[in-house]
Amino acid sequence: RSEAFEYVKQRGEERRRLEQDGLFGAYKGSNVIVVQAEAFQNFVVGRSIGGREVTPNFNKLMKESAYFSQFYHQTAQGRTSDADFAANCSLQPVTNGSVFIMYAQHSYDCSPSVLKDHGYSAAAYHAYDGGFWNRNAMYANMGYDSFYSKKNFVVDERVGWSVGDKSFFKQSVELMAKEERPFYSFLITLSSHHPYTMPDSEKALDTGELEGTIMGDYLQAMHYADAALGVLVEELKAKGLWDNTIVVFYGDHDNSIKEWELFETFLGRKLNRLDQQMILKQVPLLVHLPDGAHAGVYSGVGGQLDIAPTIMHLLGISTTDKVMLGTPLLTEQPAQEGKIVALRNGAYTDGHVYFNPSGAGESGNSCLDIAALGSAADMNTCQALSEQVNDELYVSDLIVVNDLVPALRKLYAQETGKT
Ligand code: GP9
Repeated sequence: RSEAFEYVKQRGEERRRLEQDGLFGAYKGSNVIVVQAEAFQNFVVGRSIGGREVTPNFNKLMKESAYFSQFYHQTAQGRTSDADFAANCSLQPVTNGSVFIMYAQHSYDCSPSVLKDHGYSAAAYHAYDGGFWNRNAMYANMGYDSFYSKKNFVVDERVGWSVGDKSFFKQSVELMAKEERPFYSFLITLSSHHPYTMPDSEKALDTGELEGTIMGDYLQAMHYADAALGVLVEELKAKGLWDNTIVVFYGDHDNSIKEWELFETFLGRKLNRLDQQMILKQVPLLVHLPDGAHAGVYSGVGGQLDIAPTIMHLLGISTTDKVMLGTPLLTEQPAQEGKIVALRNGAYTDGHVYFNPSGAGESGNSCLDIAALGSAADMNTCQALSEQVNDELYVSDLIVVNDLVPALRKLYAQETGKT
């Protein structure tokens, strides 16, 4: 317990130092909408096929948002639920199973409850069975006031497992407009779920030689998910919510496509081990601020655990005493020196090296030099970083599995005299 406490305290101190930053509290009181997009990977961003952009709406929104180009998902077997847990609660998922199912009764410092303590209302929106991934139980525990699941949506446009994302967003914004302000809204899309077969009417791309392959279907699904993002922006504008809301959009996890030749066909080049890892693990992150400020491409590394601290930073809510492991990504101060993104399987990157425990690169080394496009990096560099990564994964597990958050809160309060 004291081991976990010292570790968490140190992370809190790192965030406290950033409270001097010019963006800390710059968007105090704004509504917050977080969209977690199903299987939305970074490699499609900015790309075209058959003369059309795959994600035109995302690309347009990028121009007036902070876009994080080296952003990683940190999910394991719990897939969508892991992304949700990492992004909202800033702790690592567990290696086997899903925290949502196995540890739904434990305590956490997740965005909805932290924001509720600061006068926000909080709602989750996902048009599928409320029991899937044990969301009914977990969302109540995370502090949401309401969870709008499939039973709250009219399936007036069927795509894949449920109502299509376009209608899902329209209906969600209707519901959101009635929420008490300021609000926190967490939306999970679904139409771009594996195996990505869209109705013919929604196949708008000419995928050429990829037609009839799972990659061709995936690109069509991404194009649809992107069109839905366009609908969301329009609906928010129409309801007068765009100018007083922080909108965060990120992908949850990879698309499970295993055939690397299909990626090579789409990207038009051979992929080495490093390229493959980057494609597999990177998802996009966009943060659109109410005034459209601080737009640009941010190339510092980040991961889903950083989403909650990033939001709290913009709102000026201190997370020094919160049991969170991430750090704010959108700051005026330069990106945090020495930041490492730890992935659940023990892979990691600091932006200079990428360590892949599950397979060596062409060089026979699992410590890859990013600037040298995947050649072997000095193993000593990785050895030192591996220790830090293992500490993060170990401490996160200690907290999650042993329900340590209440004890850590108490220790913190004792130490700071806030009992
Ligand atoms: C279902 C959706 C899918 O509710 O979240 O989850 P996944 O299969 O991607 O983990």
